[in-house]
Amino acid sequence: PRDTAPRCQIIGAPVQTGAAQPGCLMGPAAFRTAGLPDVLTELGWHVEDLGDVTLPQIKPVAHANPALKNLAEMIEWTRLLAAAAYDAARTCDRPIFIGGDHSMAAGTVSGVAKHAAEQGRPLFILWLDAHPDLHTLDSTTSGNLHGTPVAYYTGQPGFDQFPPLSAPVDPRNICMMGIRSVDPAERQRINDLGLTVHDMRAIDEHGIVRPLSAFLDRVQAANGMLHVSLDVDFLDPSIAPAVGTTVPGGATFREAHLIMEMLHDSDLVTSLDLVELNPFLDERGRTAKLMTDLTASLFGRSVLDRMTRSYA
Ligand code: 6HN
Ligand code: MN
Ligand code: MN
Ligand code: MN
Repeated sequence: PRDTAPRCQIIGAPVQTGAAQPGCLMGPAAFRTAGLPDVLTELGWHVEDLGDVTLPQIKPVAHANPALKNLAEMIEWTRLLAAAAYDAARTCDRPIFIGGDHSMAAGTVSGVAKHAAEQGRPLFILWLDAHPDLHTLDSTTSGNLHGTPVAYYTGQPGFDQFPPLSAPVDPRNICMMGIRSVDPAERQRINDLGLTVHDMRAIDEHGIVRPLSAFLDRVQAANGMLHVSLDVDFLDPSIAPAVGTTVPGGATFREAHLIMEMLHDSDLVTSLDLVELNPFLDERGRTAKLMTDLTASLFGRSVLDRMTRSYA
């Protein structure tokens, strides 16, 4: 790529302690096996793969909620990934965090939020997921901490053992799409905090173009930075089986690509999470490939480019 090529850093986050089923540990390796770095290079990006962040030995942390699993691990991942995300956001145009279960977003989002605050720009979040991941440590009944990152990075109470937030994300700057599995405590919090939620029923009725355009207009008008967090279970399980929390009725192949194509056209995205890929549950790598192709659409691959390549 040219010297003036936009710069992307890839950071692996082999986090699986937030999910009920093991396997997300292998996510970063599967994304690399699917060719993610090369695909982005072919699209004209300068790509630097920084390898995986690794967790040191840690001591358990006690909590009043007996359901919580691996709290100490999430706290330490949050500390490490927030630091890595802050550095990457300062250094390159668009870091990609390849996971890893969704608990990693506590770190990635809080890290890029610190960078945005230093730039004097608001941070917006596009959360593409079947779930809102809005539990606090007190409200989760499964105890699976991948259900909690949004509550952490928006500064909800009860995360005292976690790294203090330098810049909590304003819940009104969060747009969720694809939501179709919400626990009662999360529903209450969505209403109280004023997040924008386009659930699958709304997408069935209105499609994705109008709600997404409206959100992107807001980001643009505010000169915002935009972090996209893509959970595999946003997609319909029939096209993306490699996830431990499948929910029927997810986004179709074209809905998902169209979102990515619109995000590319907007030129607003400043960071990206690819989360919840569990390669142990995949079928011949198809989910890893689909997630990689979706990322390619976000980084500028268009339908006509695809035709040119396949028929040249
Ligand atoms: N994810 N709401 C459920 C729970 O266990 O708290 C599911 C969480 C899913 C988390 O998809 O990243
Ligand atoms: Mn930056
Ligand atoms: Mn999630
Ligand atoms: Mn999910």
